[in-house]
Amino acid sequence: MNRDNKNGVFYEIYVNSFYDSNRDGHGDLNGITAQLDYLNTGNPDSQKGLQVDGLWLMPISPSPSYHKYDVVDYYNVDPDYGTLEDFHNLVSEMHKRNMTLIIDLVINHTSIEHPWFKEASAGTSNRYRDYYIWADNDTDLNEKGPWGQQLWHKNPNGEGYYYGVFWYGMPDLNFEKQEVRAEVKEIGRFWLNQGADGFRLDAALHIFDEGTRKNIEWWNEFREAMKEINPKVYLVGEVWDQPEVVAPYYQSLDSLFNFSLADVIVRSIKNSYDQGVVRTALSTEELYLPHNPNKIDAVFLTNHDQNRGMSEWKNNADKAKTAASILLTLPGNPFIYYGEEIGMTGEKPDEFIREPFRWYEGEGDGQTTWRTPEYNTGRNGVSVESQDEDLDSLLNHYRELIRLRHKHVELQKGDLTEIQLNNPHIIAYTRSYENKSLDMYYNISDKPIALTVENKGKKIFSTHTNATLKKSTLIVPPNATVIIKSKSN
Ligand SMILES: [Ca+2]
Ligand SMILES: [Ca+2]
Repeated sequence: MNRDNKNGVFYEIYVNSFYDSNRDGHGDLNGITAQLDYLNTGNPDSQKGLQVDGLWLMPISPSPSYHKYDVVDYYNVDPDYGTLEDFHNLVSEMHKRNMTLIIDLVINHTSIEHPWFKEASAGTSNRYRDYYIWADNDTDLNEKGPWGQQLWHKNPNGEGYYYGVFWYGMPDLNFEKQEVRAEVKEIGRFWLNQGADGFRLDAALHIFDEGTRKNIEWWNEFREAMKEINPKVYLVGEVWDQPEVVAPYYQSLDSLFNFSLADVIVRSIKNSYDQGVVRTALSTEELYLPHNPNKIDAVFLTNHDQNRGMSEWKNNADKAKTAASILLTLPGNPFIYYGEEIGMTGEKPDEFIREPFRWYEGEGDGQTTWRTPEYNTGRNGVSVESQDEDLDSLLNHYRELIRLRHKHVELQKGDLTEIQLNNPHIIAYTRSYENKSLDMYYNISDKPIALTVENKGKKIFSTHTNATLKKSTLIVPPNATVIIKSKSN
């Protein structure tokens, strides 16, 4: 197969909230398969479909929690989501459309209900005991973690205290133990053999909490094992920390989510004031590249752990369009969080940022109902139904920008350079590749701005019809995107 499975636009799905194929209220794998035309029609000339190149599915394995980040069986699909056969079917339909599938791999910890932990917690001589991390006489049981949380938890089933960096319900696995490393590699091989193209590696930073070097050694070991199954396996890590901490992980992984850049984009648009979008993209690139010449930045606006962008931008659809334009014209792989493309809202706690995707203004086939929405209640224009045919909608803006990215190689592979305008209300940059280049101008303020542009060319895209380029004067309307193709190419 000749698929370039590492490059493209990705779409993150919380399966429970996406599309319900069997009317039990829960989204499921068959629902995604049924709605592939919404995501990618498989026909590059089609006007329909978002045309995303890949999907990231949040955890699909059996779990007692609604979010499923605490797994009880790594070798299966949660019954709410379907079966392994449904997974094979999804993979096969996606591959027919040249789409890449990565799934969340949650192996820093298991569920407290995982059979390994049940055994481990039952007795100190159990063979699974040191699959987990137990306090010894020198352990400070009151030690607090990076965000002030309790790290050691009393064993509910027997003796001792165990380590759980996130929550008592998620005991950390002990990666000092060779059997654990072997089991986790087996889990990875299993899912690649089921057809997954790679993984989003949850909590990649926390495998060993005492230092980066051991984490990188582990991820190198994992990557080499995965490459034996699929040399093109795509590995994207979640290292939610400062760029200096993220950088060395590129020695092991293809992509890492650029949390710093996401934060700067969302805040710049929120405050109508550039907080250094291009500067952050360039400085992180400079930090990351020496660790991996083939690294692919994973850029995004928000994910399932953050307030939805549309809530940050107070329902301003023009601001949401600007954010989308920036996301989809930066270097790297853009990751869209499901619902972002229709302007779904939601603020923490987490349940509110993972609400049912809105297909319709009201009810309809496939609409998930596992949770009654507080934010995305329908009948307010935030649905596929209301935006599908509206050419000015946020949804169609996403569709258009993804097509633009596919059409222009400079947006996929081009170098990034800032266009210096000394105006904090404008974000402007060039993407250039070989002899092609595009100039992007975003007015993030509420007033029109007139700019003198040097390398004037042809306006190929704008969100507003009153954006004009005459001689060397470019008028960018409030909260608008303008893209200019340089005359030289
Ligand atoms: Ca269902
Ligand atoms: Ca850990």
